[in-house]
Amino acid sequence: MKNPIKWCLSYGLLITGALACSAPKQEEMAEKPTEDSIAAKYNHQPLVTDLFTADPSAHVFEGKIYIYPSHDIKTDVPQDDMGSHFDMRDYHVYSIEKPGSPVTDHGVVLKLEDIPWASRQLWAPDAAEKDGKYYLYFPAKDMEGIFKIGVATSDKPSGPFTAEPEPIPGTFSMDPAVFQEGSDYFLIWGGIWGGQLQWYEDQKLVSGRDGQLTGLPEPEEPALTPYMAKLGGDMKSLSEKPKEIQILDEGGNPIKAGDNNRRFFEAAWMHKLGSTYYLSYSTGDTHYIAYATGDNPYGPFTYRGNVLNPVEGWTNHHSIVQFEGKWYLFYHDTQLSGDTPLRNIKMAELTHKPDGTIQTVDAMKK
Ligand code: FUB
Repeated sequence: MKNPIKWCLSYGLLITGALACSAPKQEEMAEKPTEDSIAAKYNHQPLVTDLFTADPSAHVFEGKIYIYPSHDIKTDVPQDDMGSHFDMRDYHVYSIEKPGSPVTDHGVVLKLEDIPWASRQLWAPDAAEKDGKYYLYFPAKDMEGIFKIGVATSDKPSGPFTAEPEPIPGTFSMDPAVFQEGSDYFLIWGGIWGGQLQWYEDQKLVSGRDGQLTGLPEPEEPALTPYMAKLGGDMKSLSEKPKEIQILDEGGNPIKAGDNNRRFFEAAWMHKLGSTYYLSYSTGDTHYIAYATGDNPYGPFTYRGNVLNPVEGWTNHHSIVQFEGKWYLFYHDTQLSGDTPLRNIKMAELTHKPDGTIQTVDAMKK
C-alpha cells in the first residue's frame, strides 16, 4: 500500500489544517494513476515533498547550493487576480551539496511575526552574501496593504535571519532578486497585477488600493518593466535612484503591454555569461519564463525567447545559477498538489547554446 500522506499530497487532497484523506481502496487504486505514472509525466521531480515550496532563488554559498524559496500554505483566502491566495507566513532555507544529492531543510529562518513592518504575504525572496554576512531580501505587504521589500541578516547562509525594523527605503512592489558583479550588488524587483507595479508613476504611489487592478498601461503602450538599483555598502539601502530596465523587441522598440507572450509580468532574475547579461522573467498570464539579453546590467535588453515553457499551475518563477561549470534552472510547478497556491520546487540543467541563446526547458514530457 502507498504511504497515505504521500498519496494525499500527490492527488491534491490537502484540506485546511488537516490531511482529511484515508488510504484509497484497492478498486479505486486500479482506476487511478499511480504515483510512478504521475511522476513519469514530468521531466524533473520535486526537491521537497513534505512542505509546499515555490519561487526558488538559488545561490552557491560556501561551496553548496542554497535555495531560498517561498513557503506555500493552504489557506481559506479565495483565488483572485491580485494573488491574495498566496498568503505565506514564513520562510525555510534548503541546501544541497551538489545536484542530485539529498536536500537539507534548515527549518524556519524568518517568520511574519518577527518582521515589525509587515502585515502579510511573504512572497518570493532572494539572498546575497557580502564579507561573510548573509542578506535575505523579501517582499511583504505593510500595514496599509502596500508591498515593500525588506531585508534580514544572518551570519550563516542557512539563517536564522533577523529582519530590519523598516522596509528598504525607496522600495515598492515585490519579487526582489540580487545580481552581484564583483563588489557591486544590484537589487532588481517588480511585478504587475498583485505585485502592484501598475500603481506607481516615477516611483510614487499614484493609484490603487488593496484588491484593485487599476493603472495598467493600454495594450499599445510600452509594458511596465522591472526596476533596478545598486545596493549601498550596508546592503540594507539603495545607493541610487531606481531605474526601469528597458526590454525591447527585435526592432529596438519597447515590448508593448498587450504583447502578453513577451512582456514582463514578475519574477525578474539576472545572470551573466561571458560579456552577456541575461534578464529572465515570468510573462504571468501566458506562463512563460522569457529572457532578454544586453551588454549592461541596466539594459536595454532585447527579447530572445523562452527559458522555460509553461508549467502546471498559474505562476511560473525561477532562478538560474552556475555550479561547478554547469548551469541550473530552479523553478516550481504544482505536481504534488494540482493546486496553484501549493507549489513544489524543482531543478533542471540549463544549456546556453554557442550563439548565446538558451535551450528552452520543458517541465512536462512531450
Ligand atoms: O509566490 C507568490 C508570488 O507568486 C511570487 O512573488 C510571484 O513571482 C509568483 O510566483
